[in-house]
Amino acid sequence: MAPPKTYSSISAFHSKLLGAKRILAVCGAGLSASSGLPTFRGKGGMWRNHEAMSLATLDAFERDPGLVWMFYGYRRHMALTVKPNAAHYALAELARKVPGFMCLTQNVDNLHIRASHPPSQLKLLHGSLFSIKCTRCSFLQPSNADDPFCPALAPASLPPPPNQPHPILDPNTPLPSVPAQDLPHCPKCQIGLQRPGVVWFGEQLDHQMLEDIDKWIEAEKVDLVLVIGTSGVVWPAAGFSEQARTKGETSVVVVNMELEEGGRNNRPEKEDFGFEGDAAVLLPRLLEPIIGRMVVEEEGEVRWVGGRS
Ligand code: BJW
Repeated sequence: MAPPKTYSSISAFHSKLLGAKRILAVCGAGLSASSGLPTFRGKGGMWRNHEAMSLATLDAFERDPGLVWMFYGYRRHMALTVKPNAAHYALAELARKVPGFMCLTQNVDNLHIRASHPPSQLKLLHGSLFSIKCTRCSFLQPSNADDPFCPALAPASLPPPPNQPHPILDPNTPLPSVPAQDLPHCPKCQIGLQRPGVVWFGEQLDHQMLEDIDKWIEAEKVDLVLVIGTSGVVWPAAGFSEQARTKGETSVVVVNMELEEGGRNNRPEKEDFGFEGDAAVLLPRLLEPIIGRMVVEEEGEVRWVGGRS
């Protein structure tokens, strides 16, 4: 049986949005794509001649910590170089306007935070590129934006020649091999190697955070779930919209560059919506009745005009 069609009428969506008291967003790499950061799967999912997914694992780190750190060193550098886009700002403004809004993001690039998203309405499901953890004693440095992270990772932080890709992305340019002793060790136990404070496959997400999310979803009916720029294949993130549905009538709204009819982990139901395109373009339009229109001042400051008071 063909899956039911999703609505793509912005005005029908706006009526839903204006009546919504509790809104949940589940975000993925597509949200940051128009800022210039690659996604994990599909186009852009390669780093040099490695699949990005194959480097985002504990196995890869244990095998070659220098290579994996170079990958993360480059991603830290890029995340610091790019800017939040209109979708990050739109979600941050939605949080200020709607106290019952919670944003769950799989992104580790800190762009939500740089867009001033209120911290109490943001959960970093997969950690952050800018937190650093000890592989031995788990000592956590919550915020470290050193670029390069250490001298051995300097090649990952070089500015690329004008209008050219970063030289580190060219698999024909040899990558200096970085031995573990040249990578930073834990300032607390002095023995363990430090690693990025992100969640790799097979690792547990923060237990307290998961409990808080569960409590938030279970507390009351969730009126609207926004599923933004994610392939929806990674758990537990992929399960939150279905969990929200169990609380009553919930509309799920998918915003994605490539909308799949009946998307993998979102079985459209009659009150659901799907909008195909760039989240940075679509999200500000979709949320406009509440957040108003974004104005970027000359110094790059963002302010909002109109919207719900
Ligand atoms: C645009 C766009 C534009 C592009 N605008 N859109 C239940 C069943 C089966 C398996 C499991 C299960 N529960 C747990 C598991 C195991 C595993 C899992 O999910 N496996 C599946 C693959 C089957 N999960 C885990 O291991 C998690 N841990 C856990 O659950 O612990 C308990 C447990 C363990 C083992 C078994 C059972 C229980 C941990 C998951 C950690 C994921 N980590 C990574 C790396 C983080 C660090 C880093 O960044 O390097 O997180 S993997 C990678 O995938 C990253 C992402 O956050 C995550 C999701 O990817 P995302 O964001 O969706 O990106 P893409 O690239 O996939 O999609 C981009 C989308 O954007 C596309 O749809 C584009 O079309 C779209 N797009 N441009 C709008 N401009």
